[in-house]
Amino acid sequence: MSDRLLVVSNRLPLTTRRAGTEWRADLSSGGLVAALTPVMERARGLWIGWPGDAPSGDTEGRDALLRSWEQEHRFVSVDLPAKITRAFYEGYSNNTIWPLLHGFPTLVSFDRETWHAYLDANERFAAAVIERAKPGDLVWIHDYQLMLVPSLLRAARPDIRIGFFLHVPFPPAEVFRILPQRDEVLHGLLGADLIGFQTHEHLGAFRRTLLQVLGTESRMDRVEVDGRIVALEAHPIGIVTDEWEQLVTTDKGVARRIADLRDRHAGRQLVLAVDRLDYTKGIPERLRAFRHFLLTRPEWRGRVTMIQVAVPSRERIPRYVELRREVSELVGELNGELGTATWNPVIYLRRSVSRSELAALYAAADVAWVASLRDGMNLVAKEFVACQRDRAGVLLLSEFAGAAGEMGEALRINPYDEQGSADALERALKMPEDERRERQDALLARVRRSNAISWAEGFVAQLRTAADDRDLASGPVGEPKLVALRRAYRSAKRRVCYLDYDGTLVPLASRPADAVPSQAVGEIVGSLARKRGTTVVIVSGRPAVDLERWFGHLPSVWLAAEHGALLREPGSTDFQSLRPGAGTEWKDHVRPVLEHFAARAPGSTVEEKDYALAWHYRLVEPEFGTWLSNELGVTLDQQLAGTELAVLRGSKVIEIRYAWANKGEVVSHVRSIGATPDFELAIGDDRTDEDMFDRLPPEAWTVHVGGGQTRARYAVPGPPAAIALIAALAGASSAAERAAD
Ligand code: ADQ
Repeated sequence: MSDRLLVVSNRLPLTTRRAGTEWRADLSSGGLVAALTPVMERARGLWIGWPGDAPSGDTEGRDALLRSWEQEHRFVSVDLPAKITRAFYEGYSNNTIWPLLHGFPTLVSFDRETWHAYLDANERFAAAVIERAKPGDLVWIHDYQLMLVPSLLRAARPDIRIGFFLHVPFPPAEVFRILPQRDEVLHGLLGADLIGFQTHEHLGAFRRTLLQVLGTESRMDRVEVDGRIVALEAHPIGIVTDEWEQLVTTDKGVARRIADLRDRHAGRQLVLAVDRLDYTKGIPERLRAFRHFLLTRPEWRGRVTMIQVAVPSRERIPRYVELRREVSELVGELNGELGTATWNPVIYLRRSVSRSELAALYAAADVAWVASLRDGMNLVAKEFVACQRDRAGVLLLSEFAGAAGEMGEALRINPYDEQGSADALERALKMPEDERRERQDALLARVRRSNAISWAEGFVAQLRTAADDRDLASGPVGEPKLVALRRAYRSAKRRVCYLDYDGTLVPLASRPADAVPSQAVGEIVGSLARKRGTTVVIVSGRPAVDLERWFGHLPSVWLAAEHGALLREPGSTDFQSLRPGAGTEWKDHVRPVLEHFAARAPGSTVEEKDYALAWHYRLVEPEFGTWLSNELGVTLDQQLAGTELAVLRGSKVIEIRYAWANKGEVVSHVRSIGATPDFELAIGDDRTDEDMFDRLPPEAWTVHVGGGQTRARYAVPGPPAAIALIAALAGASSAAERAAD
């Protein structure tokens, strides 16, 4: 098995240019290149991406150069025809997905044509990977331009390991669901073995979106899709801290620039802002807040200067052209209004600055001001901290940047709040040195620790684990060998059998009232329960009356009704609550919601149990029923958040009950009484039964009924096979029993 790392990103980190008659390529010095180089080298990696627009005319020389880069530097160029590049990159990627993911729904453009280009481009990236990947390779896909690549790869190459990292935020479900291609994009991502986000907030939003849009439930760290586990992780990106620190401590050119900046601005404090010219960065908002600061605190005029560095970006998109004009106007007005012959409030550099120029600015500044309205992480915040080192400037950080989650010692601001931002700026400018130092020390330690190198290594390590787990989880689950099962049963002295009811002992019926056990099933369960040393536990979501009616007459059976909210011990005639004293007043609040949904969906019904309420929709038109059940699930999740109640999505049913009332608790309760059994069997068909399987020891005989994902050791195809298995045990007698009989 190969174990190389293939990085896939929209842009290859190189630019081509013509030097005289020759073509040259320059490697970009971005943070991602520096972060990935060490792991790429160790893993003999390839970098796959688009090399930028091809010039018209002589493309032969450029093509030859790009081919040589593939041979020598393992940079693979993906060829995108000019006619799809714009629609893919400026169209769907930056005019649809970018504003959507940053939570600006009014800026999202909806256009079928750009969607097709996005699909086409994603197919081309996937094809480049498919052509080169060897079995076992790790493929790491980056960012929002390539969200369909994971599933395209999964379909074609199930033999590789696929990771995806989203550098930008994930929006609330209410925003994401406006996207016409929401299902396609989510399914695209779910092709991965691991999906990484910058923060837990983004991860949480993704999980809620899966539930709301696809009706797919997930756990904090994973989601099951088509019998496969997709790992989910918050994995915040860092910077290559050493590189920045070295620039400011050992580079003579940088030292000269720092001295020059301090000299020229002597007697004034410097406030630094560094961004791409993008509406998500809050540039106009910050300029307005700075104006407000100078207008309301005239004593600061002449004593503080803001340097705004903004590199133009995506200039073929009208919103960006508009922003560029708006920023220029605001700077012009502010300088015109408040500047003097010897002082300008704002120095505006509308261009990209070199890394050494940037390092000098970071090091010379007294305050850095990050005003993002929404930002995946924001590396500027971290770069500033690294370059300040022991100088201890103050960081003003928008609470809407991912970085805010990690950089608690910064002064948090709401960039929409002009007055609050101005107050924070004043606090920063006046902050005593010991407080600044304390904050900076903590921030610097953290920026050093969670740096870009450990970020990249951590992601790759996580991807290996996720892919291993996926293979384990989807390994074939076979039927138990009846001979071995009977032998284990016979040789045991104390046996416990946990049997689910619906879907296990009887087939699922459209109306629960129709699912009555046949006489044969009654007899088989009865004879198992009568065997010496065998305890039978019927564990069901059914109300107590049903279990009582069908199994109440049997000796030595436990009956667990309502998923374990109510228990009847062997020999007793009463059901007891698993948690005495649990109230039921909540039902008065939840019942009207269910009744409202029942009224909207003909054929659906509300079922009332002692400790639970359920909405059944098996008879509702399937598509409408599924859609409505998602709506109901999300509504109830919100209504019940922070209570002891849980919303359970079963097979064509939404049930509300206490979180403690689950089949796993039943297993724990039965196991806590008496000696530890030497034979345990659990059989069940739906996800509520997985709680039983989880709670039993690994050597227990756990059997899933039907297809699909399970954590059980074995699976049988349907209720008849489950009953045959129980019958085999009911017929098995140990030597001791035979002697006694
Ligand atoms: P960006 O939106 O580009 O990145 P950011 O993280 O702030 O945002 O900046 C990336 C890099 O660009 C930084 O290393 C910075 O030094 C550089 N840069 C910014 N302005 C510059 C300028 N005027 N001149 C020169 N260099 C400049 C996306 C997401 C972010 C996420 C990153 C990384 O939008 O939220 O932090 O990816 O995952």
